[in-house]
Amino acid sequence: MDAVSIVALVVILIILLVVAYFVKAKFLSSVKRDTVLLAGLSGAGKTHLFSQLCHDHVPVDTVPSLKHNSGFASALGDKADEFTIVDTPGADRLRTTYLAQYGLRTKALVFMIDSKEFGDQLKDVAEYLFNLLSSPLLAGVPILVLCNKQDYKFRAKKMGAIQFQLEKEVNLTRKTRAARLASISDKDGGEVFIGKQGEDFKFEHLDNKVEWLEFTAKPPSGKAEFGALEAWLSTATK
Ligand SMILES: Nc1nc2c(ncn2[C@@H]2O[C@H](COP(=O)(O)OP(=O)(O)O)[C@@H](O)[C@H]2O)c(=O)[nH]1
Ligand SMILES: [Mg+2]
Repeated sequence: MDAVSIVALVVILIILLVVAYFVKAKFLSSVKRDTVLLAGLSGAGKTHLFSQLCHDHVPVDTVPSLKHNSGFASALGDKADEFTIVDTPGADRLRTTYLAQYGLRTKALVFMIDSKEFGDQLKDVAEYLFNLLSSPLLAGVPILVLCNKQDYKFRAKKMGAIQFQLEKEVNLTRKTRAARLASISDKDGGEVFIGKQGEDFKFEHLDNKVEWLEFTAKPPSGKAEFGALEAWLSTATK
């Protein structure tokens, strides 16, 4: 191959790369944020809530799902404001998959916690939440931390205590991650620093607006109280 052909080939290759870059950028910026993502450890009550929001019926006891469920729901019975809601499986190994699939589409995140088991699950809950908060795909997305299973009157942790403990634990996770990244001297581009540098972690330091709600997806009376949750969904999906 002569020099002219090689130069021509290189030029064509560069043009193709530039075109591919712009097409991808255009595609990414045109993805619409129209989805409410339901996340949290297995057993938190996500599928139970999902079925009620989507199908307006109380489901029979569910088994931990390996696949995500997706459906349409509307807040405050307003059909005009329907949004897609995705119930994600809690298993660790699937979390990156659905985050990659739905992250850019996420308009609002509902992070569900089993308030009764929270004491035992603190580390896992904090790590999962940390991963979501530090994902660039969810930058600025409003978050509702839904402290479920409040029907366990004496055993369920209240949202103030949950927030307090999570802030301490996320702070620790942030330190551990920072130390690990420094030790391998290879910044992982998939994570952004969360909170304020030099200060202990607080949810109020985030770009994401974080709100808290005590909730019971499966009350003894059968039908959950959706008022406060629907009001949040309605604002967050506007
Ligand atoms: N007591 C009580 N049980 C609940 C509540 N919400 C969900 N559950 C139960 O918790 C278990 C796990 O719920 P599920 O929706 O499958 O959790 P998921 O793994 O997050 O999808 C099921 O047996 C539900 O019936 C609640 O508010 N109170
Ligand atoms: Mg489930």
